[in-house]
Amino acid sequence: MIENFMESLNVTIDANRLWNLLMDLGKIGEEDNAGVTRTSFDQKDIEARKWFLKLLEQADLSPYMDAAGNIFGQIIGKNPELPAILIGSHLDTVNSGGRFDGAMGVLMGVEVLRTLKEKGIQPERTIKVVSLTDEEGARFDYAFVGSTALVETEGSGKLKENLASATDKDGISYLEAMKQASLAGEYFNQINPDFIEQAQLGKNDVKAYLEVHIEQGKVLENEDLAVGIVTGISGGEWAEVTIMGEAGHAGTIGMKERKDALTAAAECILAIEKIAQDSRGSVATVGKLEVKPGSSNVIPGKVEFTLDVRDISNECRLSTVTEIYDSIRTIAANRGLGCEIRPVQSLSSVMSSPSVMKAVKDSLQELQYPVYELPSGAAHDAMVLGKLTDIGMIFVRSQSGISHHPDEWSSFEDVTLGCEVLFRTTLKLSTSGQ
Ligand code: HGY
Ligand code: MN
Ligand code: MN
Repeated sequence: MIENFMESLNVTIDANRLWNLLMDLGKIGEEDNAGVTRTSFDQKDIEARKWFLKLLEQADLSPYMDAAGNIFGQIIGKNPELPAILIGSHLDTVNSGGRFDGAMGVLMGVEVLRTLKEKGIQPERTIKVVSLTDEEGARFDYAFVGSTALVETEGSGKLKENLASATDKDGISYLEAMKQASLAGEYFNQINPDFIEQAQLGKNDVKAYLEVHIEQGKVLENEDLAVGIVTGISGGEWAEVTIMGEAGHAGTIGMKERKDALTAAAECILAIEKIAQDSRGSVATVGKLEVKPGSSNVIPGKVEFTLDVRDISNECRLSTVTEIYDSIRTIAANRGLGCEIRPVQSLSSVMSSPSVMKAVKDSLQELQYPVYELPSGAAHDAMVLGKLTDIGMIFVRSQSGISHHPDEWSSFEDVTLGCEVLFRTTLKLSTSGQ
């Protein structure tokens, strides 16, 4: 069906231009295994930012960077005093990630603006594209920095505190990395973590935030559909857990005398799995674990692991998290070990705005493409921006549902349709009064 559909599709955007940019960007940070690594403010992230700024300059989209390192391009509307439409996503990746997660949504925003310019269409409202700083949190285990800076209202105190305390594997703090990045040349000198509140937007600045993203699951593929409308995004809870035991000689200390932090952590991890399995719909993951001192002939004295819990229902997420925390404390106490749980980040689930969903739906119907709605299990900048403005997301089918992986892929046809839907949705939303 899709082949025939694509042949008859009257595409406004320049699909080849978009695809070529996506493939070019995928070369920045590309590794031998064909995975891509661009983590926040590392060398490759800076290179991608420079590439992106040049693209915005060449496309005459008046780029600028804010105090949080978010990069904007724009077309000023006929009524610049009206709240703008913001289209965005992120250019950073996980370690050995793919070419599409984040990058596709940002480049589609550029394509929409370029198409408007070329067609001589000046929208009613200003339309901006934004590349948001650090959605993934891969380097500092602290995510959504750019979007949080746009919405945090109470003097950005919490964000600043977290930027000071989050460190990468080499002990460099987020704050230091940002200060270093501010020396990277033109535009970068706007980065200013000490005054990150300058990046804040008000409710009158933005009418709606739109994000196109790969689905990162198999729902659309199973439905044989290229795109879908996102109904809402699951909330998430992120924490770090330390189990404190006692290191000792692997040959001399009897099994009953041990305070093995790793066997305790193993029991905790299995309990986490069981609690999530028995919950109504939560998913829980331990994705990172560090054993200290980390020798084959030493009983582990200390283990640190991460915890990631998601649920579309805020109530269920919080009850799953409470149960997990209680269980970790009980397991450690029963074994005579200490434990510390440090909550890192907490984001409520967010529902898409009915008016944005309607604009996406109308665009699909214009194109005579089936309308299909689905929730997002993955987190996105849109869930943070939902605290500020109406949000909406369009998902593009992921091949075999693979993501955060070098094999992450979406076809040229699916990407084309996703961008065409974004173009039409943006035009509808940018019309004054709608
Ligand atoms: O973790 C997430 O869901 C997102 O990919 N950053
Ligand atoms: Mn991701
Ligand atoms: Mn993403």
